[in-house]
This record gives sequence, structure tokens and C-alpha cells, in this order.
Amino acid sequence: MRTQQALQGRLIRQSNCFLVLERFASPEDCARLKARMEALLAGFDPKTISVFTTKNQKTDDYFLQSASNISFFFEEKAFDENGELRQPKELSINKVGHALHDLDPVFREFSRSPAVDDVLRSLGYKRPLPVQSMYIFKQPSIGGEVRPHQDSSFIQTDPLTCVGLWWALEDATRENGCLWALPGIHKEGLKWRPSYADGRVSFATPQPTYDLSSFVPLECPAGTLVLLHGENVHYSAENTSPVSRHSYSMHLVESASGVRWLPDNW
Ligand SMILES: O=C(O)CCC(=O)C(=O)O
Repeated sequence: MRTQQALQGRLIRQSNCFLVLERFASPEDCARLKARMEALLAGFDPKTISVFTTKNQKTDDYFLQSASNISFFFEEKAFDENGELRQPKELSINKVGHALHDLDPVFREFSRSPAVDDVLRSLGYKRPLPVQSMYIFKQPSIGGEVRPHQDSSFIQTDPLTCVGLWWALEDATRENGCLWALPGIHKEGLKWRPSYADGRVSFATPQPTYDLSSFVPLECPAGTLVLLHGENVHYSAENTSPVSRHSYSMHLVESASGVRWLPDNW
């Protein structure tokens, strides 16, 4: 019943591989998550620097260990030629991840709320298990792109069960780097798979490229929840606008019996 109420009137776009639900998070929810992130950033010492880029998948220890930490990654364009930050850390961070849903009380409460649980159960999940989360800033002018990818490439179960939940904490537009998704692509299955066996990343084939003209923009107001099928291909472009685009996302899998977590996942 709560699921029906949660979904009622808010399903603005549906394809087989993504759903966009407006007004899922209240303005107070968005403000609470943003304020909490501000506090986490205030306590962060930028000496432990790692630059996040999805162009060349990061393989350093700081990145790999962030799976079970709250770690901070800078924008590539945050640094000048001497390796110094051009502007305050608050305007230089690309993202924070990847265990906010477990380790931080505010993000944990939001991530495991009854409303989130209802949506996952309405999708058929019996024991949904959050395995990764991140806060992306898409900083004004320097916000880096996230290249087209399938979440199941990095989070694989047998059978495939990964689902992405992505919340706009600020209005997301084409100008400030909204998500773009490729309708129907999930029917073609998993395209690419890296291995993280023995703490090292390796892959047998290069990451596939996609014709970006087939993607649709998921522009949406703050508070919107975008649900992404694990084999959907999605990306977000650079933010060259003067406006940031904060978001929080979480990836989950089914953990009921009969579903196997692959040991070479990150
Ligand atoms: O927020 C973004 O720009 C990209 C997020 C994303 O690709 C994801 O959550 O899987």
C-alpha cells in the first residue's frame, strides 16, 4: 500500500530500464544530506589527495579501499600546474564514496528508509542489499564527466540483480550535467566486465563506446529519484555551467538465496 502511495502521481517517465520518480525526497531530506556532506567535507584534510576520473579507471589503493570507507576524490581540473588547488576544497571535490550508506548515520538512515525499501520491494527485491554509495558534486565549471557505463559491470551477481538509485539533491539540467540514459539497451545484457581479483583491476577487452545521440536526458528537479536497471547504460557530461548539481546514489543487489555475489567484484 505504501508502495502505491510512494509511486502515485510521481512516475513521470518509464522505459524498461529506468524510472524517474519526482518528489521522492522532500526538500528537508535534500537539505539534511547536503548539510551532512558539508560537515563531512569540513572535517576532511585534503592532504590525502586522490583525483577521480572515469576516463582512466582509478586503480590506486585509496580508490580501491574506498569501497569500505568514506573517501574524498578531487576533480581533475581542481589543480593548477603546480599541483595546488585553484579554489577551496568545497568547490574542488568531485565525489565522496563509497560506503556512506553504511558508515554515516545520516546517509544510512536515508538509504535504509521505509520509502526506499518499498520501492525496491515493488521492483521484486526480496532482500535488497546496498553495496555502494556516493555523493557527486558536479562542481560549477569543472565538474567532470562520468563516462557511459553499466552499473552491473562493477557490481555483478549471478544472476544479474544490480539496481542503481540516484537522487537529485539539486535541480539537474543539461547545462549542469544531468544523467543521460540509453533506453532499451539493458536487453542486450552485460557488455563489459573488469575484474578486481587480488586487489588489482584488470579487464580482457576495452570498455565499449556508445553513440551518444541515442541517449535521452533525465533532467529533473531536486528530490527526484531515478531508478536505473543494472544493465542500463548511462552517463553524465562535464558541468561547464556556473551551477552545481549535487546528487546521492546507491547501488544495490538482491541477497536472497539463489543469488551469488561474484568474488572478483570490486
Ligand atoms: O551522478 C552522476 O553523474 C553519475 C552517477 C552514476 O553513473 C551512477 O550512480 O551509476
